[in-house]
Order: sequence, then C-alpha cells, then structure tokens
Amino acid sequence: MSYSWNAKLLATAFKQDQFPGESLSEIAFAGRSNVGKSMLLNALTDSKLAHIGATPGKTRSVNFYKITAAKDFILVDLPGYGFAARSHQERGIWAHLIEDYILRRQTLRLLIHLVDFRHGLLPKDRELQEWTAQIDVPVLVVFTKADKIAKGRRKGLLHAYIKDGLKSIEVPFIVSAQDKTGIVELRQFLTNYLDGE
Ligand SMILES: Nc1nc2c(ncn2[C@@H]2O[C@H](COP(=O)(O)OP(=O)(O)OP(=O)(O)O)[C@@H](O)[C@H]2O)c(=O)[nH]1
Ligand SMILES: [Mg+2]
Repeated sequence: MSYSWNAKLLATAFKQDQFPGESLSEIAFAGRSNVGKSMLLNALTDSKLAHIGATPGKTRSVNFYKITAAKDFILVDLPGYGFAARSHQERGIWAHLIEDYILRRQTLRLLIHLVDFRHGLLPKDRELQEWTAQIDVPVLVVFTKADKIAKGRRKGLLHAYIKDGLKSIEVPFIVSAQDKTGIVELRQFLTNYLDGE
C-alpha cells in the first residue's frame, strides 16, 4: 500500500548558508528547465506547494520540503539547467549553488533525474549523467510528460532510450503529473528505497 505524503516547505535557499541543517534523508529533483520537476513534486505530495512555470526558469532557489510519511524525509526541488537566458550566470552545467548541494550534501540519498519523455536525454542530461557517475551519487531516471506520448508507443520508446545508454539505479519510471500516470508507483518505490537504508 502507498502512504500519503504530507508536505510542508522547510526552507528556500538562494545561498548555501540558507540550506537547513543536515538531518533527514533527502531526495532531490534535477533536470532541464521546464521538464516538470516542480509539478512532479506537487503530484507526489498531492499539493500545490511548488510553483509551476509556463516558461523555463521558474524555480530559482533550492527548495526543501519536509515530508511526513511512514519515515520522514525531505524532497528538494532544484532549479533547472539548460535555460539559455540564464547561461551567463552558469558555471559548467549548473549554477555553483546546485553543484555544491549535490557534491557536499551528506544527507542526499538519491537524485531523481527528470527527462522529458518526448525528447530523451539531451546533451546537458548526458553531462549530468557523467558528472554524477564520477562523484558516485545514485541517480534514478524518471521520464516526464507521459501524457504527450500515446500509450502504445511508450514501451518501445523506453527501450530505445535505454539502448541509447543511460545510468539509473532502476528501470526508469514513466510518469505524468498531469494525468497521474506512474505517480503511485514512484511514490511506492521511493518509500521502499528509504526503508531499505
Ligand atoms: N502535459 C504535461 N505538462 C506538464 C507535466 N508536468 C509539467 N508540465 C508542464 O511543464 C511546464 C513546466 O513545469 P514545471 O514543473 O514548472 O517545470 P520545472 O522542471 O520545475 O521547471 P524550472 O523550475 O524552470 O526548472 C508547466 O507548463 C507544466 O504545466 C506533465 O506531466 N504533463
Ligand atoms: Mg521548478
């Protein structure tokens, strides 16, 4: 069975010294701008806490949400990468702040790498995959916006993306925050993942 997740905003950080203290396990959402990170967080928590944007670059801060569940933990919504208008501020694939978060956060247990199911892994996604493999952070690939792909095409597309090469601790999930495809399954997986620690 799937427990409901009660979410509340714990902290909004524009600088590292605004990160909350390291305590509970954290699961963070990474991916290109506009891929649906904030909307997936809302779908998983059945809330409207995270702000959704029609244009890329909506989330500018690192947002920590405390989840009250069988075992409490923290979901972290990160700003996206690959948004051209902000690239002058970016160093490498990402802003300093986000790199620091992923590199140094002792309580980070899993990075969920969100990828638009229509596009598959783009060059910036490949960079993220290579970088996280180097620094040994566990990554789970989740394909978003499944509602944009006809049901009959999903399995074949998933296999094509896997064949192209991707790093994920589990067969990638296919979700839609819009029609809720795969949300219960992902929530269950994450609950089990945290339980197994
Ligand atoms: N059709 C469809 N649209 C979605 C889905 N998830 C998100 N969107 C749309 O995609 C756009 C971006 O969603 P966000 O959740 O704000 O994306 P984000 O990855 O947090 O973006 P940044 O904060 O800019 O990095 C919005 O217009 C959403 O309505 C989905 O599952 N299906
Ligand atoms: Mg966002």
